[in-house]
This record gives sequence, structure tokens and C-alpha cells, in this order.
Amino acid sequence: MGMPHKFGMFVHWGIYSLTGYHEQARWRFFTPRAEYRKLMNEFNPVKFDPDEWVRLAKDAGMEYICFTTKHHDGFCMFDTKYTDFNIMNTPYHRDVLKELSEACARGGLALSLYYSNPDWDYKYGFNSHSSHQMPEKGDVEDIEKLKEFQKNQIRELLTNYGKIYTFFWDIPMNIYDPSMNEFIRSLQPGILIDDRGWGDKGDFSTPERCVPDGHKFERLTEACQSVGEQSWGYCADEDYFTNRYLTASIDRIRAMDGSYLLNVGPMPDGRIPERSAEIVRRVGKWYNSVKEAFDTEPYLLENRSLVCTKRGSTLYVHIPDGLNSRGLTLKPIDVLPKSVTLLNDGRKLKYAITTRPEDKGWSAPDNILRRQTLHIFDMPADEFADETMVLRIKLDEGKIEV
Ligand code: FHN
Repeated sequence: MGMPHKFGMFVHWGIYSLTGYHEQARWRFFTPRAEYRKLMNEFNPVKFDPDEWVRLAKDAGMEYICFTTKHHDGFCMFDTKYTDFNIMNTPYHRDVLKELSEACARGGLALSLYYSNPDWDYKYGFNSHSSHQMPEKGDVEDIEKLKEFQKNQIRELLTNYGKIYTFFWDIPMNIYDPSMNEFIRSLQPGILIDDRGWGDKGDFSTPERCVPDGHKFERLTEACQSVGEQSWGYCADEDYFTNRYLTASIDRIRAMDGSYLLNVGPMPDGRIPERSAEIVRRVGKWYNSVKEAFDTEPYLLENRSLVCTKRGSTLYVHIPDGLNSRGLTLKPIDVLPKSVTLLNDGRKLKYAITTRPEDKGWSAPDNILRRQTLHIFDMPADEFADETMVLRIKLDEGKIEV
């Protein structure tokens, strides 16, 4: 069954976008806290239009948005009583999370909340058991105080912004306290929680920037990846991923019944960079054409570079690594299908069962050349070299053995 929502937009947005560099710019530039805090006075995203974000996501076939309410820098993109380091104290003075939650509700998208465990601004935020820490002189490690602080903010997040789909803790605490997830569930029964919180595995796993081995995930899984290799937050010199790479990665994760969060990093003025938006649109066009091939069962082909899924007597052959030629033989399929369609653009493809030697008047030893294989011809391999092709092969009822 997998996660209830299958494809979503991750959004890393905060005052770090002003650096045009990275969501962890403060860490990478060794910026003192007081210096970094000054960015708050410059943050004024006057072009923030959450309905536009929602439209972009929906058109791409996405069903939810996961928003960074607070990243490691500790800056809160929501109205919180528990630190002054928040969006209400910028020249913008508006609760962007509130506006996003309303836009999601209007547009019919679910909303997930990302919340970082590391907090480089909170005096008691240091956790010597974990990574991504940036304590300053005078800070005190006090896990109980940190817990209280988090609970106060979580109460705000889970009571003021409507129904929340998932809670995405980031950077495991490496301290076991199941009461934290229990607290979340008490505020939002039915919420799904990731595996990066306070020591318990939560409801779902979160492979990041990778595609794990296998054919089917053992537990609920949501993979995440950004549109570019450099950063999750806005990066002026981003190395954007190719369409070939992103469609292959989404395809493999979805074929294993994982869901996929594709990240963008909005600019300081609130707009999603056009190149990122273009990637979302292009990937989305592909996703919308091929998505019937997911939420299926895995099926194993002899050609391991292909991914194959099935539903009833329909087989889907995914080609994430591209083709070297225009043809494909599909062992062990040896029956003539009713049709073979390239889902990417809906065209019908030519196919046949490999010629039997006896048809040529030549008798070969049993079990050597007798084997018949479905052969697909004249595929538009060059035309679709930069995206994962997915074929729909319709067979007669009962023709597939798993
Ligand atoms: O350190 C962060 C990183 O900046 C980003 O937020 C990703 C998204 O999953 N999580 C962390 C690394 O695992």
C-alpha cells in the first residue's frame, strides 16, 4: 500500500536563502550567531505566493507539500511565542506557514511539517549525542529544556495550522524518548512520523539522495531528493540534476512503493527559481504520463537493468538506465501481448515473439533455441534518451506468473 500520498514537494525556505548559497550557510561560513541573526532584518519575501507553489505542485501530480518550519539555523518560519527568531520579526511580519497551510487547503494538497532537532540559535539546543551541532560560548547542553522547548513549538505547529499529514523530524537525536512522538500523536491522531526523531523508528523511513537496493520496501518509505546537487535551500550556483537522473530515481523509488519528495529552495523574495520550477514541471509531465505503472507488484525480469511492475495481467517495463539500441527482448515473457504502449507519449510499439527455429525449417535441440521471447522493436530510444521510458504490456488474463 505504501504511504497515502505518493509524490510531494519538499520546500527548504528560510533566511538562509538570502545567502544564495546553502541552508547551512551559517555553519559553512562559521558565522557567529549575532551576525547571522542580522539576516532576519533583511528577509522580506514580497513575492511569496503560496497558491502559485500549490499550483506548481499539483500540476506535477504532487499530492502534498513538506515545509521547513525550522531548519538547523533555528529560524522559525511560523509565528512562535518561544523564540523571537521568527518570521513575525522580519520586515515581512507575516506567518508564511499560515498562508501556505491555507493555500494547501484551498488547493486540496496535504501539508507536512519539517522540524530540525539541531537548533543553532537556542541557548539550550546543543546535543552532544548528535551531528550538525553548532554551540557557541555560553550555551548549555540541557536536553530537558530542549525537550520542553520543542514540545511548546510542536504544540503551536500541530494546533494552529490545520490537519498535518506527516511530521518530518530532521537529524536523529540519538536519545531515546518515545514520549516525543506520543506527544505529536496526541495532538494530531493519524499523523505519520518519520524515523529521525527521538530514537524511535516512527512510521516511515527516509532514504535521502539515494535509491536503496531491492524490489519493494519492507516498511513505509518516503525518499527525498532535491532538484540540485549542491543544496536544499536556494543556491544561486546550483548544479541542477538532469531529467534523466530525476525520472530514473523517482521511477525506482515509486516502483518499490516508496513515495518521493522532490525539493525546491525558494529565493529570498519568495519565488521558486524558474529553473527549479521548470524541472518540477518537466518531471511532473513525465510522472503524470507514467504513474499508472506504480502502486503495483514487483515482477522480476532476467534483465536486471530494467524495473518491472505488474497489476493483474498488465505488466509495466520501466527503463531507468536508457537504451543502447532501439529494441528490447524481455525474458522470460514468451506470450504475445494484446498491446504494447509507451506510456510517456501513448504511442503503440511494434512487437513479436522471437521466431521459432522450426518455422525456418531448422530443427534445433530442445531447450536451446526453442525458448521464445517477447521482442519490442523500433523504440524511440533517442527521443526519450533523457527520461525514463515506461511500457505498458497488456497480456491476456492469467498470462503472468509471479
Ligand atoms: O542537514 C539536513 C539537510 O540540510 C537537509 O535538510 C536534509 C533534508 O532531508 N536533511 C539533513 C541531512 O540529512
